Amino acid sequence: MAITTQTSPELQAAQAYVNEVYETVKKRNPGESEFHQAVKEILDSLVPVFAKNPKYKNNAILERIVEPERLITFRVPWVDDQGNVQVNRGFRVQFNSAIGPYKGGLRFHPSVNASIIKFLGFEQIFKNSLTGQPIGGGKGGSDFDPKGKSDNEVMKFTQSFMTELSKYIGPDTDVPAGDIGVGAREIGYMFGQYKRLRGGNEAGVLTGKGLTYGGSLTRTEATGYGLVYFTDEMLKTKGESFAGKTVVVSGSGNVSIYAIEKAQQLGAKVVACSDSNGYVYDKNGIDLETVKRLKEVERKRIKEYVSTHPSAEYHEGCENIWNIPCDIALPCATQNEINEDAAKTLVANGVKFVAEGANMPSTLEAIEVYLSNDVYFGPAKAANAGGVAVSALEMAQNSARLAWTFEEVDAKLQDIMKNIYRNSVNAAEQYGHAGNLVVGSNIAGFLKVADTMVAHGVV
Ligand code: NDP
Ligand code: 2IT
Repeated sequence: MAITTQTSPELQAAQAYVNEVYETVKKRNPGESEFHQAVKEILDSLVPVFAKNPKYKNNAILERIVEPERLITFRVPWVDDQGNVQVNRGFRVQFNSAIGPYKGGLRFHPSVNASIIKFLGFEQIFKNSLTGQPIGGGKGGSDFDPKGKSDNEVMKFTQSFMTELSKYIGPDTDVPAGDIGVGAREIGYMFGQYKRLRGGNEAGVLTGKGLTYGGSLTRTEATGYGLVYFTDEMLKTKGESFAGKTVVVSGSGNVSIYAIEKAQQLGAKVVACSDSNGYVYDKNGIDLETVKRLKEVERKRIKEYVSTHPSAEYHEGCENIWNIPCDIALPCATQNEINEDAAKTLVANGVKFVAEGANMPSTLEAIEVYLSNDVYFGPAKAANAGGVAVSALEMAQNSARLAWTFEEVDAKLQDIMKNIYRNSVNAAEQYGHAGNLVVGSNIAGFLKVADTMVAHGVV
């Protein structure tokens, strides 16, 4: 792939070394295609680092960083509303604790398996490092499907899930949060069960909490807002802004909703959003209040949007959202939602900026299409780091037993996103790939963790 092209003997030797590590990862983790994909992207980006700095190879940093410190899987039995016993599988990967407690969300979706959790946990190491906050990498979740479940069933499931998970987490060891299928309701039930089991109020054990029990203002908005702040920096570099731009945002969940909100505040016209069934195109611009009502309150399908907005069109099948011409594409739904063909269509229709709100929404082939067609690309680890960054600010507020205002947290978030952008741009330049934010963010995220691992010795 075109993430890095090797021209000198040092670079070729480094490429051969990372290829060897990659082959070992494939052998040790058979069939885990998402995990392989995430590792491949990082390893190829790091070739220039290994060509320059032998200490990382000498300390086997790569061999260690691709191996989770711990992967926990567990049975989650619960009783549904009909009285039937259901069994799901729970996961927590504690991937890397070099720079701080394991930190990362929990995903409840039927597609969850070890590969998905490991790809997410692996990416989280580098993303969390980029935030500048003291947080290591972790992720977890379950193949439980919250869709169509009653509140009571969601509570029963989450209580059973937390009963087991509580043995492995804590404010200074591992701090979960939300992700797909895990929002305020699920975090509330999990916090309640954790508190009951522990017999004390350890506020910092989860983030994304409600505001009445230790949550941080701006956490709900943080990933979407942060994505738009990051994209705004990309736009400024090219002498552009959001004002008047046509934007397509996939998904209609937490990340999408607040990406749409901030993009609209900055003057963009967001013409489409989606869910896993299909997408809505509204040539007048998406009416966000309707999306919030449908998704945050009523938990309905995005299809319902057209019943109150007759000028809008609904199309079955979420993948075709990328056929809509736009200046800026913000994929905010799920992994691998933009493949090579979708990326080519975006390019043919004139897209100039792609920034990732979801984790790994572009395939490796799609990334290659962006990079070779002058599309300025903001990769997930950098562009969507605002959510976990504000989670770390939530932990800080919990430790200090105080609460900052919305404006204070939002100002810190803006600073963090600007720093991530600047550090990624600088690392790309320093390692000979100016303008390539994939290489830049992966290297910038890696170096802090790698240097810490060297400092800690072989552990
Ligand atoms: P939500 O559960 O709030 O929303 C997810 C959205 O994506 C929904 O619209 C959902 O549609 C859609 N979606 C989920 N799975 C699929 C699928 N297989 N195909 C098509 N659409 C799908 O999750 P979030 O908004 O929190 O997360 C979205 C993405 O952002 C994920 O990749 C997540 O890892 C990432 N992310 C989240 C952060 C956060 O703070 N929440 C932080 C950083 C990244 P439907 O309702 O039909 O399932
Ligand atoms: O992918 C992510 O960064 C998240 N789901 C947020 C994790 C967190 O701990 O806030």
